[in-house]
Amino acid sequence: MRLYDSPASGNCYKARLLLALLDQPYERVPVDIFAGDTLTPEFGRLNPARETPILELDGGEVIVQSNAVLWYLGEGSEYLPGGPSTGPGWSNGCTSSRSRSSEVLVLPDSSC
Ligand SMILES: N[C@@H](CCC(=O)N[C@@H](CS)C(=O)NCC(=O)O)C(=O)O
Repeated sequence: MRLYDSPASGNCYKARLLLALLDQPYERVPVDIFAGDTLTPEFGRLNPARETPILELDGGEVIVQSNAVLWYLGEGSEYLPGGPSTGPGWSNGCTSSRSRSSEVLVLPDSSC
């Protein structure tokens, strides 16, 4: 697993933090967004939006958008509790913890 990561980015920090909390090994690829690293053709192929973070899975699949990365990493862990939603009302008895996790994911970002 590989994280394309800008050190100054709060969105990347979220991914780094959850990877650390999960003790998940990964390769970190530093991206200097101020030096134009996101403007290369190679980077554009990974993420046409030219943003970090990007999580590249071992099979080559790419996940963009920090909250999608968090959702992917948190699945099955205590950070995304409760198992799959069962539809309207999330009536599997896990409404509270799972919906609280969703709230955190969609809170507005106050920084880049
Ligand atoms: N909604 C996106 C926002 C990502 C974003 O804005 N990334 C910034 C760093 S915080 C970036 O990589 N910018 C690249 C650039 O401006 O060239 C997410 O949550 O991942």
